[in-house]
Amino acid sequence: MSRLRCSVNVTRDVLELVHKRKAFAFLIDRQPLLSTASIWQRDNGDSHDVQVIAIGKTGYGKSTTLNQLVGEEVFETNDIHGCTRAMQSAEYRFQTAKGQCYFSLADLPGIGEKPELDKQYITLYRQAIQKAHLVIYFLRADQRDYSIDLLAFSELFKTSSERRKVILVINAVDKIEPLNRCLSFELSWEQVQSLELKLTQVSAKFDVPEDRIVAVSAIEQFNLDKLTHKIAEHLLPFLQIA
Ligand SMILES: Nc1nc2c(ncn2[C@@H]2O[C@H](COP(=O)(O)OP(=O)(O)O)[C@@H](O)[C@H]2O)c(=O)[nH]1
Ligand SMILES: [Mg+2]
Repeated sequence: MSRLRCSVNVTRDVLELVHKRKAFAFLIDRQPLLSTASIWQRDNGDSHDVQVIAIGKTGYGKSTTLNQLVGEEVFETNDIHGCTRAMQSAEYRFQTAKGQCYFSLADLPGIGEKPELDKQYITLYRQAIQKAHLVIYFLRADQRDYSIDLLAFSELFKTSSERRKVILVINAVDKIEPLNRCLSFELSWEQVQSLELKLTQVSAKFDVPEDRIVAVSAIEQFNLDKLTHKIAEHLLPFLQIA
């Protein structure tokens, strides 16, 4: 079985992340709770990290959303072919004197390209889920058929402890029907109705409560602070005062 490896795209201080997006301020003066931290081997010794991973089908906007969240182009994006073939991460160093600890945000290769790759990826995903404190599972608002997503979801989240780690993100709400022709981005009343219906349907299909689903538009920067607050809510139990 292939071992989980992660290539680190950038390493920064958490304060640099907070400077880009204030909603990450929950990371200031904190450090990972050592008893629950995930341990990664680095060149200069082990690190105790708090780990968030993003998974979902290719083209759903995982890399774009993560880039917008962290305020820089860390992950490669592509509109025709998915291009993330290995786990990649952005690492933010906690300010603590007690050894190395990072807040790590990782982008995983997307499923739905080729069945033979999917098998390999599902194995990788399962290993990554074991190490993650939070899994952001991506869907797209302009998608009607979620059968591949549901199949992968049920393969990946079998136990209740795995399911407790997930939040669903419905990306690209700017594309929800009926399409809005306004130049500036604003959801029309009709789009808000479609979105509410979609949230109810997704919640029922995936058996995930609505308060763990966030609808965003990475391109329009819509609800990205809401997503960051949701991330904070999930991670705070795994952090302690530094
Ligand atoms: N309309 C719209 N397009 C998006 C949004 N987010 C990403 N995209 C586009 O979807 C395509 C795939 O995005 P990417 O981040 O590479 O998807 P990934 O394969 O899931 O990492 C790119 O062309 C993005 O510009 C969004 O919120 N709205
Ligand atoms: Mg990608």
